[in-house]
Amino acid sequence: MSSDFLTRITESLVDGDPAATVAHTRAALAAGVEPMAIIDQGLVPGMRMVGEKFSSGEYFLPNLIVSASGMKQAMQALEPELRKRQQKLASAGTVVIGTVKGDIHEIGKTLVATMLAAHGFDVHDLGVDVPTERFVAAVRDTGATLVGLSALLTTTMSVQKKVIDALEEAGLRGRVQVMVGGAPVSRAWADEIGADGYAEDAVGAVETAIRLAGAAR
Ligand code: B12
Repeated sequence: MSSDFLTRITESLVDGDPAATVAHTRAALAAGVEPMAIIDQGLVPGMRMVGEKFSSGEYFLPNLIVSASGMKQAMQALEPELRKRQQKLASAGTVVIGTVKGDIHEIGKTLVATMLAAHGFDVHDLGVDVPTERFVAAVRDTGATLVGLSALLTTTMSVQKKVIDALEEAGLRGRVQVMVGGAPVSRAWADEIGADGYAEDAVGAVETAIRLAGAAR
């Protein structure tokens, strides 16, 4: 039964019908489907399919924009439920997160930020296209012990390294753990640029954050 809801969510996202995506999301919640299942098995597979259709030339930029809006609105509908399930973990800490300069992809970053908040982290989401100096200032101002850097373009991955270098130059690298992510990012890339952690998805990001927050103590 819950798989019917999830299929409808995926299909409406791929069809580019944000109102339907939100309606199906609300219906699934009302029927008792867990918010995490809605994200993992409904929304994320839909965005993946949209990405594949864009890559193959079947979809164009306007399709991406409409589907992204559907995903964003559905996440907003889920947010109160995710918060209700919030677990205050002993290892939770302060995180600064954003999508690096030159890159406006926000869905994955926001998903990671939402999941971290739902697991008891105090999250400062700087948004997208974030200048390197803003990451540095936010780490300094918030006393964060963890920074999350998202990059979705092969051309902006290198900016993750720039942020790490800037944290080093500001004398903050010793007190802050850096985790990186985004579709083109890999563990090998994370190692190459001297990041402390990498995760492929939002669930992995939470696990990594908990591990790194423990290491930062
Ligand atoms: C939606 C989308 C857009 C939307 C974004 C809307 C928004 N509000 O975010 C719009 C239409 C604006 C857009 C614009 C562009 N896009 Co675009 N976009 C996508 C698409 C289809 C999906 C991305 C997405 O939201 N995925 C769903 C989320 C849930 O997944 P995710 O982002 O990967 O995040 C997960 C993980 O990566 C990880 N993660 C993410 N961040 C972080 C951070 C940390 C710290 C951690 C630990 C983990 C982590 O966890 C997340 C949750 O599971 C991808 C295709 C793809 N395969 O990725 C292309 C894609 C990324 N875009 C692409 C391109 C080329 C562009 C444009 C340049 C297009 C253009 N010609 O203008 C512009 C770039 C503008 C810019 N300067 O940034 C290319 C990039 C190619 C490349 N090799 O660099 C892709 C791969 C499409 C393609 N196959 O060509 N895009």
